[in-house]
Amino acid sequence: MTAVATRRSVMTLFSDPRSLHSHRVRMVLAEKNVTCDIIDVDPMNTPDDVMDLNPYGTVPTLVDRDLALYDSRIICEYLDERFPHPPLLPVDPVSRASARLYMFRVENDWYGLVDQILAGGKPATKARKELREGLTAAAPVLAHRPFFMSDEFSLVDASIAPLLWRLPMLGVEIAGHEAKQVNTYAGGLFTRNGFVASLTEQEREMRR
Ligand SMILES: N[C@@H](CCC(=O)N[C@@H](CS)C(=O)NCC(=O)O)C(=O)O
Repeated sequence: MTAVATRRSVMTLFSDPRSLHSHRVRMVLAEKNVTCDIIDVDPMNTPDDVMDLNPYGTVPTLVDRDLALYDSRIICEYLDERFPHPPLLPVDPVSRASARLYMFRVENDWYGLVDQILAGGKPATKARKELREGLTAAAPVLAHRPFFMSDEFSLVDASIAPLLWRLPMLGVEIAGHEAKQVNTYAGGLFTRNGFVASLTEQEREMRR
């Protein structure tokens, strides 16, 4: 994917086509219909451009004119403010802070486990079990409303969707009634135009 949709912009996103951190940013770009040059990066072989722009050398890294941003959550929040329509965070400070807290928890509790699973070895087995248990415990909350604790799609959902998309590839299988709850929530996200547009070829392969 080289660009997402139609709005004029000079932004560039350095993106790992396989990673959920980059995927959440691509989903926000697609949901907002923002044009952005997307440059695929192999994080094991980071290009000099990214090393010059970002002291951590990580992707995603977003460049918007003179601004270089890294860390997927900071990039997503910037995009939500730079392109306010549709808003992907609630307006009132309490709900807004809650949404940010949910994103923090998704990253702290779940993204770290995904990294451990992908790293392989013995810790991967424990991480797989922890992720399965965490998602099973969260299943009733995921299914409670159309989106995470909300009737509107938000940055929280854009953070969870890339993770749920990767569950088969990660070998994480949820059982019983909770599986149905997670699948109902996930189905509502995976069929969104923004989600479909956000997928790279490598990500489409993950569920083929
Ligand atoms: N907290 C960062 C994590 C990003 C991250 O870990 N990126 C990996 C690829 S998935 C990376 O760039 N690794 C290469 C490196 O750290 O040098 C974010 O959310 O953007």
